[in-house]
Amino acid sequence: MSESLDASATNADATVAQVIDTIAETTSDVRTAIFTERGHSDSVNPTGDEQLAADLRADEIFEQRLLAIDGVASYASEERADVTTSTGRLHVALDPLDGSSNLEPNSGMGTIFSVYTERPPTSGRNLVASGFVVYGPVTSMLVARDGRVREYLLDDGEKRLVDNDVTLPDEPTVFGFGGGVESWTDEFEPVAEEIREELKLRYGGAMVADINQVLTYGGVFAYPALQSRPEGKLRLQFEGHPMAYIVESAGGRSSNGEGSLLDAEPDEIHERTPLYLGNDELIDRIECAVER
Ligand code: P6P
Repeated sequence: MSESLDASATNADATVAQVIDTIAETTSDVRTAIFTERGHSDSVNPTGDEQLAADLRADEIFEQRLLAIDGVASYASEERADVTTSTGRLHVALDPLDGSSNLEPNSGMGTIFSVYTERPPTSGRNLVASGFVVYGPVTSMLVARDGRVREYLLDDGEKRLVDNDVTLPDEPTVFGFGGGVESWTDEFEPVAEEIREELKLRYGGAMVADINQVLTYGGVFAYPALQSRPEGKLRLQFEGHPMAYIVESAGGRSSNGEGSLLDAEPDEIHERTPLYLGNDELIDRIECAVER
């Protein structure tokens, strides 16, 4: 007999809660991997980034733990060419260790996750939850679900709610632009220079920490289309969609230069995208400057 809609929704909610709790519980093992797996592997990920041993270990742990959840139907990862399938209904996509090039200088890194109703590649409109973890001085996790963003501090299995309604400040204060001035397009460079004069630079090489600055202080994060790389650097499925869902749920705006990143549907799971996230007025100025 088919499941009632109510029962199906309840089961989906339970699965989303289990995914979030599993990721929270796994963060202490990821911190251990960062501490113990200090080396380089001899492989690259599907988008050509060098894979550190910690990238591979984090990916292995998350795949095993998340596919063990009954309601999870598949696991997609920035570190893997293909999606691993299972028997549930919701689909999880992860950047297991975002910004792992920050491992050696001991700067911020993170985990980015998305929960979709459809198997990737899929539109951001099929998201039911997303979030990110920051492995900083303390481990924190932001979760966007049902139009609200909550922030937790995590310590050895304990999950403590510290903000029940994370909202982007109205007054922007910080900016972070990837790619470097010399690589920016003629369309982006002028508006970027304007914003550089108005706001304080906060760019650390891991988008989880930089986006967390924007959510805390207001402003904009961008990894724009580049002269040499019009598709930009960051991945739509693993970075664009989850971060757009979070920033938009916190009252901000996302764009790929034309419109919300959530409306973009990748042809393949590792597709890149130009990415602009932050206060509405700043995204509007950037869109007006770069729209194709
Ligand atoms: P660049 C990390 O490798 C990442 O995917 C994002 O987290 C970060 O914002 C960006 O790439 C950094 O790129 O070119 O400044 O090293």
